[in-house]
Amino acid sequence: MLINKNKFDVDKIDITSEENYINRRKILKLFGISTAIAIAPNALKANEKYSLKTITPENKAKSYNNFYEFGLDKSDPYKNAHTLKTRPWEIKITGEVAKEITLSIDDILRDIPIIQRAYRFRCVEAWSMNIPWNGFELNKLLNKVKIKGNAKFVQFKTKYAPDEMIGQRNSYIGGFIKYPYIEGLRIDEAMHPLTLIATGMYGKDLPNQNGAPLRLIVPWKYGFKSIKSIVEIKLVEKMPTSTWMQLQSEEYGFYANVNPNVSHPRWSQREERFIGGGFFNFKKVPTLMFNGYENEVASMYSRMDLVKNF
Ligand SMILES: Nc1nc2c(c(=O)[nH]1)N[C@H]1C(S)=C(S)[C@@H](COP(=O)(O)O)O[C@H]1N2
Ligand SMILES: [Mo]
Repeated sequence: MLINKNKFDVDKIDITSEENYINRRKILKLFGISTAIAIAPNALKANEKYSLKTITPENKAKSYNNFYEFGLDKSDPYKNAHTLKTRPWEIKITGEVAKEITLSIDDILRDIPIIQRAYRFRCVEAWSMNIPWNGFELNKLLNKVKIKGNAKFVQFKTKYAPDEMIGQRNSYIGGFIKYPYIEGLRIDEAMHPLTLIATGMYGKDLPNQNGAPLRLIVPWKYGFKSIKSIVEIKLVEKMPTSTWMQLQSEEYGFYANVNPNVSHPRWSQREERFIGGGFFNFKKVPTLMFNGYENEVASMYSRMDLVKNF
């Protein structure tokens, strides 16, 4: 079942420029020929109407990735992530809840209606894409437990399986990072209607390299917050740490809101390279406050110093 009710739902996005039009034709063609997607458990119906703004070509979105569990090169996850077993898959909701629960991905997909949203995606390394996700609002999953009043933050954990993830097995390939990869959000950020759990993209199941079978998408934050292949969501009292805070706390903060006015210590964040298609493979565009979602999310930070809380 598909429910559309948000202004970022793909069928509500306007197409204006000629470049968008060309891209749209490509995308429509792409969807048109892939009727096989209807078989996939969380696929969208092949006859759903699509209208998209400048969307990153699917082949770029699934071959230019950051997923350090499979190597540090942008092309490594595409080459190596096929070894990740995504079924059976369970996700636990633990910590400050009345009763901890464990759900299987198949139960979740059967139970929660799948929506499709096109979001801008901005990596802290100053490249960006625009990707149509399928999935559901994270609040739909969190509402399956009774959260205790003392819970203020949410911590997420990626699967730890060294025999399936070459970078967890070989610390050179995995960049000497301590795994599992962890991330966190404040509860209001986690409950925000823009915050998604993605289970697919481009109308198909999520490729392993993009974080199958389910990953977080927080469109107003730098991409490293959007943790992949999640096995645990823990409600906690205190601000949790994250993989990137552990690695370089002076460079990567907890909030990581996209902000053109706060430079990374080693580069400016004023512009980004948008990864599109055709001749405009990399196009320099200005970075927008909160990645363009200021109207939707700025009120959550109105009393916060965004320079200190980077
Ligand atoms: N478990 C895990 N999640 C992760 C990462 C990672 O290395 N491991 N990289 C992050 C970074 S830096 C980015 S930019 C996005 C990339 O998502 P994509 O490959 O789907 O574009 O995933 C994020 N989630
Ligand atoms: Mo990133």
